[in-house]
Amino acid sequence: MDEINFAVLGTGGIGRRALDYSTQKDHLTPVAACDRHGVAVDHDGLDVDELLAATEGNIANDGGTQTVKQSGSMKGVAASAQADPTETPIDDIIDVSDAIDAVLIALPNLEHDFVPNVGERFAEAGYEGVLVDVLKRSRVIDILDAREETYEDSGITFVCGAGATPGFLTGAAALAAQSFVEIEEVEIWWGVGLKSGYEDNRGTVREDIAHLDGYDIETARNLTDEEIEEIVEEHDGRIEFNDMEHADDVLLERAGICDAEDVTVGGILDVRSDEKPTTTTVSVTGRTFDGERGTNTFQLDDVTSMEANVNGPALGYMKAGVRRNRAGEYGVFGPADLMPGF
Ligand code: IKT
Repeated sequence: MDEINFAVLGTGGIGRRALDYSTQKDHLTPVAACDRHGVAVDHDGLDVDELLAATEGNIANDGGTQTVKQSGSMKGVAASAQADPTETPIDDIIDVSDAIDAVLIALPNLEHDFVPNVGERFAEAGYEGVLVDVLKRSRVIDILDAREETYEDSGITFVCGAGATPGFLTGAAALAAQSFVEIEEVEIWWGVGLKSGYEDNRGTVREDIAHLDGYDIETARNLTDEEIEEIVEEHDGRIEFNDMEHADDVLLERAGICDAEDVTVGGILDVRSDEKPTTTTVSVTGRTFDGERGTNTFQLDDVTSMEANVNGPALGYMKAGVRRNRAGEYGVFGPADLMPGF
């Protein structure tokens, strides 16, 4: 595979990890990254270590350009020696997107149409390449589908829901479904232990809280960090989620595997332990062509971290998207579309 020059929008937990992860994957060169206040572009490849240190706000005051860049109140990407402050980070990346094969949208989708709108901005600028997101909610897929023509006309291959769930586990369900001619049920049950990664994953915790009874995206967005702490405290640090609105359901239906209503997603988040509170499992129950009823089960190892299970697949799906894009296939693709057909 030819080298892939990619950009990351957002340097929260997912954006930073994707940059870090990419340094250990073949054929991936991160050439641009941004957050709300800064943009870094280097077509020869970013210095990821320096950028990560800057986005964690812990570049040592060790002299040289870094200190100069760090002066004042610059935070995040803008504090990097490779970056410039900006008020238009996404437009700045769009401006150099001719030289970018793929863009990972690692921004919280705090309004349902936010990620689709970002895609539209790239399309309007005539971007020809891959967009990958790690969005969660089922209803966003419809919004993306409604704009498919816009992305297609531009030459965009949009790979949506490419994190863990939806993403990795949706792909696993699509694979597990291959033994069957009819699917009865798909159950996704995840476990995440986040003690040492809690600070870095506040965004995902907030998104998860939006799934609890009495909360939605709007109310979760407005919670202060203290209020989130209180909710975590009320659950003794271990929160169980059932019937989550996760796009695995519509993405499996879209790929013709089963009805969305036959898919359930739930799991347990423990912010006081690094150990997974339960083993992440995908169970696909169906009928075989020769009349058996069976359940194929796919499990993640308890020692593979959420970070590995989100970012590895996101970059893997990015590569799959680039292959499609280079073959002239444009439009909206879910993780199950990039697996064997059903
Ligand atoms: C996500 O980021 O895809 C969703 C999160 C669950 C991740 C599951 C990882 C499982 C594992 O590592 O075993 C959560 C719903 N925010």
